[in-house]
Amino acid sequence: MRGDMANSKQPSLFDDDAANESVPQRIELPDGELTLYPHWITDKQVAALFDQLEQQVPWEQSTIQMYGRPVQIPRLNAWFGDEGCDYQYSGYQLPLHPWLAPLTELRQRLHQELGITTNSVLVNLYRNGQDSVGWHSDDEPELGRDPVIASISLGGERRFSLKHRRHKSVKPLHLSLPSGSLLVMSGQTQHHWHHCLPKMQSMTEPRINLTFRQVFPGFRRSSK
Ligand SMILES: O=C(O)CCC(=O)C(=O)O
Repeated sequence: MRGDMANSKQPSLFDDDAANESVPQRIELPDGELTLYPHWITDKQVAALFDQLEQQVPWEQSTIQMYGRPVQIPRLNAWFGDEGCDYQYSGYQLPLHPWLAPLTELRQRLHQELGITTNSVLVNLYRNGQDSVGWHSDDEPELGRDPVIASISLGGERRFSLKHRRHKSVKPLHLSLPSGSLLVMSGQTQHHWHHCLPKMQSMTEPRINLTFRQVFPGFRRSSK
């Protein structure tokens, strides 16, 4: 019955009764701004989200250029966004996919609860502790001047490290990102800090990470 179908409300991932209680923790970072919401998504919501993303995302293992040579990245990833929100890193242009329902819900929550506007998201799947991402900054030209990166972690708890790009005397920072957490990197963080997710030999649990971003189409001036 078409009419009934059209009127029935799609169940939301965030309809359950559990309150999303997460007290923000401001993390001191010279030349940068970091806020961690340790339990932004409840365990029940994480379980549903993880399953949906694992099944629905068209995962690919991208090949990037490193020191002029093609290298397969040690993780799977996919890029979603509004039309025209193209994104490339390390010489590789990720195919742009249309939004999936769970990603749209998270995007809306970020906007409604925290006022964070985004038009795209990079989704990474770390299959186990052998998968990782090396030192880098999210400072591609199309991300604009002071990018706000909203990073959501689901699944295996992993270490996330930051090191100052110029001042060796500034101590590196190591955070543990629990499942369901949201880490917001803002201000000048991407200008002054590199971050990475190191391998973790003992980890067998998979992890999905989502970094919501705002892309300014046509802003790419040079290729990194
Ligand atoms: O998985 C993470 O926590 C970090 C991901 C990341 O650095 C990136 O996608 O640029």
